[in-house]
Amino acid sequence: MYKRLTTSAFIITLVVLFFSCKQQKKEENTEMQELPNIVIIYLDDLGYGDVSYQNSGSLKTPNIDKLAMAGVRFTNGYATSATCTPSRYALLTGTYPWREKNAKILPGTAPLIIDTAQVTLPKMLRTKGYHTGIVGKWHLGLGEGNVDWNMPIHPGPNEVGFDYAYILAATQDRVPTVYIENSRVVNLDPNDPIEVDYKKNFKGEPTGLENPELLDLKWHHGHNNSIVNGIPRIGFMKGGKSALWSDKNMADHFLEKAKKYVHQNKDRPFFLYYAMQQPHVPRTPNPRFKGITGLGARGDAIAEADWCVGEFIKTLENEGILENTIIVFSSDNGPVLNDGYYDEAVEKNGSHRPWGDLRGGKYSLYEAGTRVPFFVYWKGKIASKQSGALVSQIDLLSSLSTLVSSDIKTEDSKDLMDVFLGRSNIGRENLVLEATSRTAFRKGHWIMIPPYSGPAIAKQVNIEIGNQDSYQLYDLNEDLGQSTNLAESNPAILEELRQEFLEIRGNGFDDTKSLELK
Ligand code: NG6
Ligand code: CA
Repeated sequence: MYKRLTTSAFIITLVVLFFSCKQQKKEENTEMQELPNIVIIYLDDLGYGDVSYQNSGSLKTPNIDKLAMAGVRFTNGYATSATCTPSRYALLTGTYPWREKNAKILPGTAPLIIDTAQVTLPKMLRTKGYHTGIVGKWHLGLGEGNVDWNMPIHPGPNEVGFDYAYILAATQDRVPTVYIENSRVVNLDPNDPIEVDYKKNFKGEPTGLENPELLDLKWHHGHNNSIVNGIPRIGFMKGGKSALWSDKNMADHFLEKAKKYVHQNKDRPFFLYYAMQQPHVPRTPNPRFKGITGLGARGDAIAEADWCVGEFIKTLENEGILENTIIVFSSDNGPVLNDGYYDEAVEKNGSHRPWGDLRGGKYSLYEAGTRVPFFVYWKGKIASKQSGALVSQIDLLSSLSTLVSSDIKTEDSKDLMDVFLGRSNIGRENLVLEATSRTAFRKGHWIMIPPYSGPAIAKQVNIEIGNQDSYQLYDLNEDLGQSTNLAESNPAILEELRQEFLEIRGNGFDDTKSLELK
């Protein structure tokens, strides 16, 4: 009797165990399935007014507009910086770039500037089971210095959280002009090794400076070193013929890789950082887009980027995962017309306003340097809304961490997930902005720019970069275009911002010394 009882108890226990295990597995699976895919579409030098949902000029971006109008659009959305490397550093690490002395525009030979022990957005997502990928522009350095481009290149994106990487090392205008898949240069012939140098040319190799007859695109300033595909670049390079990229097919190529990544990872939660190269120089839209905007190569490159966004969304739709994918769209810094090549961006710009109603542009501490197109789209999950909340790309790490129920956060990155989903309007209280190693401070609707020496206008690019020899204070609610400096008439507000700014910058930072900075 006793034996029979224990046997039945044993069987019952087994059955209960079996079902509870099954239930647990099911819960784990649903949890996995419920984790949305995350995509960041990040453009290069796209200005606040370059998207037609924000600026009803002659340049049309219908695919971007369609997403933006169905999502949460930020009118006070910022990159941390007015140039690429620092903005990308902040996006991926959730740490202000002025805390890292090497977070400046990097040459193609720069070592990796993200510490491999540092928290990153993809690493955080990996702890929740995400597969992580980057396709496009990197510009955060590779290796540890003196990289041999013919060997596996470490550390790089794989060592800071990306399971898969298909990248260009620095910028489209910098050597090496090859793609790198994970750690290897794509299509490299070992009998034709690549050599790269940013200081001196390789004997007998033509340059933009010495061989203008070989150029299809003329340089205006800088950009007169090695010539690849008729385009003079920054830096010298030799060899690697079979690995050289095609500039005019670059957008198609990255799109193809992004689509393939989605296809291969559609059955598990994934994070894709789709870092498009447009409209950074050299602007090389595919011939399909040449002339379609009438605005020259820059407008055409933006039209091409817009088309890529449309194709990419179609892919998510066709794979049946659009509803389970949250998409963040933004740009690494503001716009510039002439960034070093004669490509008719200036001549054909007409009445288009890449900077919208903002002052300045790329490299500038004024608003157009860092305030960029920024929206979140999630089909069926968030409602269309325009939000004036103050948000920065640096906040994505801590915010997305909340979305996936992780508790990995960083100090500089604020958890604004409810703001990004359009459920709250309470954004950041303040934000430090950076442009070519200078910083400014926004608090509420005020912005304070400390005095800086150096020219007020960066001549070659023809952009007001924010240097003045006294403090500047603007009320962005009343004066979006920053035309009236209120520093003298509002000493109390100026002082309040200064004190808070100094506290955040820390380490004895002294803004009165910034006059000495160049
Ligand atoms: C500048 C380049 C500019 C661009 C920029 C980086 C010159 C004269 N100018 O040094 O063309 O490449 O670096 O842009 O070389 S960013 O968007 O990647 O920050
Ligand atoms: Ca850029």
